[in-house]
Amino acid sequence: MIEKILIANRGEIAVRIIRTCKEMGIATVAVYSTADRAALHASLADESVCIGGPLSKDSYLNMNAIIQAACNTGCDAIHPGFGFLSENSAFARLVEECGLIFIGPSAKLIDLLGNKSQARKIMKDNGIPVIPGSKETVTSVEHGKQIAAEIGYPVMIKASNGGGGRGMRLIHDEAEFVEQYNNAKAEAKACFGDDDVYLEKYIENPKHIEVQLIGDKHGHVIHLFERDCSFQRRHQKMIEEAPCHILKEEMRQKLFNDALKACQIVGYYSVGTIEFLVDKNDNYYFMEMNTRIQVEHPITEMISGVDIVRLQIQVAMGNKLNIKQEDIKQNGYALECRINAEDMNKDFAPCPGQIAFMHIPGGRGVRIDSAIYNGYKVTPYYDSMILKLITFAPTRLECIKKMRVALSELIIDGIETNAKFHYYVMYSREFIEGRYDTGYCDRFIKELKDNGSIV
Ligand code: MV4
Repeated sequence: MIEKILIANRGEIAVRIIRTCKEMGIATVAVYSTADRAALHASLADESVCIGGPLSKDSYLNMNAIIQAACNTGCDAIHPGFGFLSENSAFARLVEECGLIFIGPSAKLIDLLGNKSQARKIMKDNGIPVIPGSKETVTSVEHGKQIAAEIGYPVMIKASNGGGGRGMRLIHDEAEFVEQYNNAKAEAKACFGDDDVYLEKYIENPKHIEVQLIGDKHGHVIHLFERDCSFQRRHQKMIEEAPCHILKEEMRQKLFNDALKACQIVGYYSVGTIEFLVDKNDNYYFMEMNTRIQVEHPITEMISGVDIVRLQIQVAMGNKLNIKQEDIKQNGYALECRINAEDMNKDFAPCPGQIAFMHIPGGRGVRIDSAIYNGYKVTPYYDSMILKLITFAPTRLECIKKMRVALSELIIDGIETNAKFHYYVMYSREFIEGRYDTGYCDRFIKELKDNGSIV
């Protein structure tokens, strides 16, 4: 049994987790940095503990301070949320060694799936389609050039332990190979402390589709349908929708089956997401598996009727999944706009400051996940996402119209936000028709600059 959980995170996800804990009758302990003394998560939790200075490395990444706080307050478990320590296997291992439950998969699974090259190999060996590329890591320039010639240029070189687009380079032809290979290796070493890289054929402007999964510790796994996360800027998602509008039913079933199979192969448990790339010719490829709860989980909750955090906590306790695949029915459409404290007229630069006044939209099918309030000071230390605006309706068009109404009601004064940008997107023809890929956000920004809507 879990009776008390420490939430090793901040912002809206910490608030999100605390809410479900309260509903389940589980006591909560928040941790906060000195920059977050006035943060909402710290006041909503039953107890809160200051764990260090403003810089993440001194607080939300400070494993010893977090585990000490959990032990001192008598917690049974730690929920890592997303980002920070959520996919850090050393942390998961340390938590378990201290006799606490890590609310996530085992350290072994985090390691296995965190190594993208290894995950790729396992999936390929088990018949799941992966992007054509190197079988394992690339060990020399000569080895790399040989593989690139076989799969054909352009190719991508990626860090085995990478993610978020870092340690990743596009190579157009053999003349560029040495330079980009060295760049990717250097960036991988600097970002991830490991310079292993692998090669893949370059897929131009793919769609990014991911399947939400949840497994228990007894070998049962179910999926909660897919999300389309193709609307991204600089590898940061901005808008997500569920289900994917243009996915054909036949491919959808294949994605679900392969995602479930991938989990069975590695014995996955806890919540997780399998990311696929879909190319223009309707080929799909396994790309990577995320072993955490994700920012965009609310849209899946809206269409599936499942509280994903509740299930995550239940399976962490060792409970069997209490729902069967056939009991979960997809219903309606959901959209999420990530509202960031950033200035879209300054190349979307982060824009911290004090919220002088705010008004949040409401009504049927409108959900807000946020940790801001009137007078709250957005600090420069953490991610600039301050609010997730989620709409839910029977059809996609109604959902878009609901998002327009909600965005038009939203007021956040005192700081710049990207809300207006989202409003423009909700009137974009390509978006409305669902005809957008991972290159669309940049094209749309250019369009807005060209017509003077943004500078
Ligand atoms: C790719 C790709 C095209 N071809 N790999 C970006 C982040 C990292 N997770 C993988 N990414 C990509 N890998 C091959 N072989 C294009 C991207 C990519 C991308 C992927 C998903 C969502 C948005 C993206 C934006 C730019 C590039």
